[in-house]
Amino acid sequence: MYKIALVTGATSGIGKATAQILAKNNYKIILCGRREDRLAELKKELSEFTEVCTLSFDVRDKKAVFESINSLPEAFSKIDVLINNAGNAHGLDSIQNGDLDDWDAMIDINVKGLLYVSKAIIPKMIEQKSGHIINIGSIAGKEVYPNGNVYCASKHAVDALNQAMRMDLNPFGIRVGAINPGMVETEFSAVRFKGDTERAANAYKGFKALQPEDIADIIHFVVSRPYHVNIADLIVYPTAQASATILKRDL
Ligand code: NDP
Ligand code: 8X3
Repeated sequence: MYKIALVTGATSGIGKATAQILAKNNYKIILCGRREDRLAELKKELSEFTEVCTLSFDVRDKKAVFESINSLPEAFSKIDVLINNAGNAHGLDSIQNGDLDDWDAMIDINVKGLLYVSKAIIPKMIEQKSGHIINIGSIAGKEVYPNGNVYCASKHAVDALNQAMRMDLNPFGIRVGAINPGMVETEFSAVRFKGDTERAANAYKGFKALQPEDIADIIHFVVSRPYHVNIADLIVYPTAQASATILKRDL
């Protein structure tokens, strides 16, 4: 029996790896992201294993979020699992030097985008009296680090929303939990450093960073627990990392 999972930010990194593992484990997949070429390519790859549908929208555009999700064909309309993963850091600057557009992007995508997508899907889960929401937070949602200011604030908001959703959706039997990774080698740093590939690559030098598949494996574990088990909050580091600011390179 297939379940249905909607994955935001499925065109890259953690979201893509999550779509790949769920597609091979009896999930029909709704892939979301802005880059349509990547959505089409991943749909082709995963269609070998399952039924796949793509939705291209910017999570900042609330009209597009609701129109896209409400346009899902009947076969994909009963969403069992929502992976709220779309997000990025934009810049790594002190509060006094921060760029207002970067601040807007992080709050609008990581916080408001997650809220819009959730709001579009939660009523369907309430009607079904079942569902599972996985919020991808970060160690930056548990701790703050120098120059992380607004990104950390956006992920602290995800942490608060994860707790709040679990409380508010408790009467309806909906599972809610967060996974908070430390450093994962994805396009995250290329986005944070605005295409400065050398600076991005340096972020992962000298230690073995988590790979997107490591987080995807954990997401698969979390969603495949018996329904009475809700894994509420996980922090996952690479072994070389001990906190947001303690990282052992060149072991
Ligand atoms: P990537 O940059 O590889 O992936 C980000 C994904 O988010 C892409 O698929 C991108 O798709 C999507 N996305 C970004 N902006 C928007 C938008 N405005 N509308 C719709 N989709 C958007 O990074 P990761 O895989 O690392 O990041 C995934 C999540 O994991 C994020 O929430 C991030 O904060 C979190 N995280 C990452 C860590 C890391 O070290 N990498 C550690 C802890 C948490 P597209 O551009 O096609 O729209
Ligand atoms: C991504 C991890 O430490 O760069 O959320 O903030 S970190």
